Amino acid sequence: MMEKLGKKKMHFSLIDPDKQEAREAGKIARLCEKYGSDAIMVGGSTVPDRETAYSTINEIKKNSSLPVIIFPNSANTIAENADYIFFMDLLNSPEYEYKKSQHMKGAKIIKKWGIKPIPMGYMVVTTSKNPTTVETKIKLDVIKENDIEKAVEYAIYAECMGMRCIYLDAGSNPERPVPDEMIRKVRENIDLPIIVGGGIKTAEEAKKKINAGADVIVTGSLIEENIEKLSDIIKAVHSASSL
Ligand code: 1GP
Repeated sequence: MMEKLGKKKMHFSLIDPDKQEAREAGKIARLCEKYGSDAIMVGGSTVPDRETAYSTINEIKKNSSLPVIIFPNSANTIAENADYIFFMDLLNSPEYEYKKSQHMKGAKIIKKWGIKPIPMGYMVVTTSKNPTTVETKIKLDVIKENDIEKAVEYAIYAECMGMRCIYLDAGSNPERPVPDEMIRKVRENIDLPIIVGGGIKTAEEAKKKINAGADVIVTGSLIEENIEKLSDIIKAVHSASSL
């Protein structure tokens, strides 16, 4: 999967272990693979502990052969049965806890268990009047939809720091996804693969993000609401690879 990152347009399915029983997560993963998703991300702002993540990943592994990437909210939600972890610098947070402290704890754990880190610059983009869950949990240097220059600066910083990718995230179930213009400008300024998520629920929307320069589209809430729609989104993402 890492070889494909940035070379082929991909789709990642985000499963939040907090939203369903582990067995249900296994069934969801089976469908994500059937519809052509490239990887399963496991995480969310409210995952309580390692055991919850572990049992969810266990069922995902029983039901699909897709790589599993932990999308952590802290070192406490890292489980040893994952393949990869997004080792994330929360670019627009001033909180030491989310820039260094959890990373120091997590680094030892992933080294011991052999989970492969994917160093990532992560930005939360505010597109909603009502805060998304991540915005209620973490203090942010707010990036609004029209703060394009700020997003570009953070992205260039992440590239200079040696990150492997950038994630532009509007949070879970936001009013609007990250604007196309922001993706386009970040794309123009960095060479890193760009992952985009938050509020992408149609093939048209996914295609717009890819055309603006996204390399990976993440969908989470849609999987809980209407998983059948995933098929069209994934087709739109993959067909863009051959343009
Ligand atoms: C959230 O980008 C992810 O961190 C997914 O967002 O749940 O809105 O798809 P959605």
